[in-house]
Amino acid sequence: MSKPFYLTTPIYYVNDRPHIGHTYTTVLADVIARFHRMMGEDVAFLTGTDEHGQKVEKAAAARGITPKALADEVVANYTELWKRMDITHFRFIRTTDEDHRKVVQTRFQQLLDSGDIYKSTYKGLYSVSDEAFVTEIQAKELQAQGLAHQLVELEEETYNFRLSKYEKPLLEYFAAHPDFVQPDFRFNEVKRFVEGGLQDLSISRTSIQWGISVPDDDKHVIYVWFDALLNYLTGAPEGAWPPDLQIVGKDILRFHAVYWPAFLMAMGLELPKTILAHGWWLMGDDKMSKSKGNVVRPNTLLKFGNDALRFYFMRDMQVGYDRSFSFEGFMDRLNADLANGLGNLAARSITMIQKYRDGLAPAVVPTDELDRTVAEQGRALVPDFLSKAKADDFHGALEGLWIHLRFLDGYIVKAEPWKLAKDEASRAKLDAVLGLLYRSLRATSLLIAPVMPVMAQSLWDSLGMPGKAAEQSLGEFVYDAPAVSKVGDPKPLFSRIDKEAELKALEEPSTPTPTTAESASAASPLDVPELRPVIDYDTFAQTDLRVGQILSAEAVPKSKKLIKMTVDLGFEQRTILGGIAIGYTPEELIGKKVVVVANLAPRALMGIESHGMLLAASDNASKPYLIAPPDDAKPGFIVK
Ligand code: ME8
Repeated sequence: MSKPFYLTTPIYYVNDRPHIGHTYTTVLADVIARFHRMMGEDVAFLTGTDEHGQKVEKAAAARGITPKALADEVVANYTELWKRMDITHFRFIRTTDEDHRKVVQTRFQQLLDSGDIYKSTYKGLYSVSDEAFVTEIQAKELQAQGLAHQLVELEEETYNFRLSKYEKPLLEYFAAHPDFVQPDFRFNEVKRFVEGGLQDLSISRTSIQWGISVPDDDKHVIYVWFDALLNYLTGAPEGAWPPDLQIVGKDILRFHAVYWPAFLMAMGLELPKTILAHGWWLMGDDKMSKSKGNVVRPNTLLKFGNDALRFYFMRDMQVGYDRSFSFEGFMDRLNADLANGLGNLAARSITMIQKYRDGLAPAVVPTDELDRTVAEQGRALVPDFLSKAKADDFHGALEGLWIHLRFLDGYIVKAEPWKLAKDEASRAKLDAVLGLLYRSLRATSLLIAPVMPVMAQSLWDSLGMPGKAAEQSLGEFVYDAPAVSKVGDPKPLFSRIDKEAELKALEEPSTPTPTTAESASAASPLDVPELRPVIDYDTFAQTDLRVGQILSAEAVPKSKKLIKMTVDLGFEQRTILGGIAIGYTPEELIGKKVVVVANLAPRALMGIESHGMLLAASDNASKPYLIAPPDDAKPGFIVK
């Protein structure tokens, strides 16, 4: 059997649930996997989680649970999401898997035996967030960025990997394999880094417990990156080595394009064919990341459909470059390209084929210059798309396809088929118009299949095509093939998003809205911002907290979140508004004892003045839970 196309994503840390950055990488890999299957290849697509190391150890300690318990929780989030998004990996690898531990220890031993790993003492500054010792220059950079708190001084007995030995072999390999890293400008960065000189790399830690231990020396844990990178080896199916394509974000390119190939050279294994580094999704100018508290979760966008999110990712992000995310841009793209663009064109075309040709798309004989232009563009659709998609440029491939779809809109306007239908003399022209629309839509339904599998199938079905769109061979597709059966009724492909309403919903005073998959999983790790700066006691003591009792409660008209309450504070009654309708009905609030911030300046919400605030607990993903004083605490009691 021929070697499968072996494709990988990074394995994600389990210190946080997936955000759209992780989702993007995985969708990109899935689109490429589906594309290669439609090109007739056998595909092995691997993804998973990176579960060892200090980051995860610390995140678990902060939650008061074991690292494995945290990993299990987060893995459930990932696997649920990939299932919901129909990601077609063959294995979800976890670095805590037993077969992986064996591979890591065996390979470590191999390099110890060959002398590529040796023991020594290391002293230096260590970056907790990068899980790596840093050079003096890197330390200064971090300090300049105000990230000095991430550095700790460490002195350890350590095992080192002889990275310096591979400086020259790596540069030679780079020169002989111009496609090893994509895009080119990233490859140049990697080359410059290696040309700057490589020092041996510390690849064990005694300061951490959570990890795979060094064989026969278990006070040492194997460095998390050595452990993590080897997942690609553990997960490789029989006969699939080497990886054909390894997709990573630009943040971890150095690990993949320098350390990883050096490890493989030392192990005597073939190197991956291509490492593809994509850019970041940004919020404004900032990288989206949990520590910055600016992440967008995929569930927020998936309410518009899996296909829609996949399309947005592929259409808007040019692989290799950064891209700012905006909710408005997201909705504009979907409305323009899916609701108005493809959806509208398909519905109109199919309806006309039903109405004027009883459902059967006619044969095409171009009758004028415009017909010939459309036919030429149509015939070029598949080859153009394939050449871009083969280079993993789905942004460009979809752009080209949509240019043609927009051209077809103009073609309909010019040809005015509804007028042609009234005149028997225009029969050949109407045949050409309907036949070309049909052919281009049929090609489109296949080309979009790797990106939007559900929409592609729906369009394929309504064009009266038998079987599964995803099982067709893109390489053998014939644009001009005659229609084999009648079109079906057009199915709406994508409903227009009411942008104003969605934006308004976002602007409402925010009490977190639990979304389906997130609220269902009470086991989700915490989604909370970092701790605020320290304050002294006097600052805290200025807050006057009192026990109150809710006397009456009613929903605030036109607000999904606010409830208006009358609260007894013992010495007076107050009107207080709370954004708690997601967690409580007005009826169940009446009689409840609550903690009130009693000296807060009054504030108007939806035109009603609120005198104080109720304390509630939540993370960004859960409903609010009101803090309840014990039953026998009386209204007016001080809380301190
Ligand atoms: O680095 N935009 O895991 P990780 C686009 N465990 N992609 C993003 C992104 C953003 N804003 N943020 C994250 C690790 N990503 C290691 C990898 S591999 C042997 C070990 C994506 O959870 C992108 O692919 O921090 C990035 O490389 C990856 O998530 C980092 O995930």
